[in-house]
Amino acid sequence: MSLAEQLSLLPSAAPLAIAARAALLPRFAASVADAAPALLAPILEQAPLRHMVTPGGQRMSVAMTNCGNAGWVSDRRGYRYTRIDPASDRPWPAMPPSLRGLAQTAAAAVGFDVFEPDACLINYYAPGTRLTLHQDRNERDLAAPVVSVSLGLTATFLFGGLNRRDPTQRIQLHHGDVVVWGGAQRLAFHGIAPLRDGAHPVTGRCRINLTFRQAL
Ligand SMILES: O=C(O)CCC(=O)C(=O)O
Repeated sequence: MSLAEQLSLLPSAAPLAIAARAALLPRFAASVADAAPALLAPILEQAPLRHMVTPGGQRMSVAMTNCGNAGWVSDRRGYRYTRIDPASDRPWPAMPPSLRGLAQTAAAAVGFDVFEPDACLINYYAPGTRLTLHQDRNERDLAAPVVSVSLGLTATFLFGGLNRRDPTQRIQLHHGDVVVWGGAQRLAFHGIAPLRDGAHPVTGRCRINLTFRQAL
């Protein structure tokens, strides 16, 4: 049995506090993580990954797509949520109920008992790809948390404060780990350091992140 398989059989550990209303849930998604690529395949076929453009015209290095009633998009007009995928002019693919349920259970484990995610942003990181520090602020109701599920290669998550220049914690995120943040930390700056090269038995040479939000 591979190390990844052995780790996925371990019970998920207790939440580790990152800040007052932010926590790492090690291996919380272990039960679905290995099956996630198969679950995501039809979604990626219907709404392929694409490199969006920032309002300033820069191509984002992380490839993205969405599932759920709402999808996050960025282009010259700005950042926003849409019900329709602009690449296909069709609604985004449905969010798999198992993933939605996982996000809700993770939110509840950190004290966010009411969480109705309608958007799941799928981020695809190739080696070397990074996500610069940013705030998630395009959602209508900022009382709802953000739930982020990591699959594949280990990444360094940067979690800072409410100001871009605040010091950041560096947290290693492994396959099956979940991070939840909300409340006083809902607008915390966060990002991903450049992804180190490697090969993961489940995803191959990449990391996939699923970020669940209550957007509309
Ligand atoms: O990939 C991650 O773990 C973080 C994703 C993220 O920051 C975002 O989608 O806003």
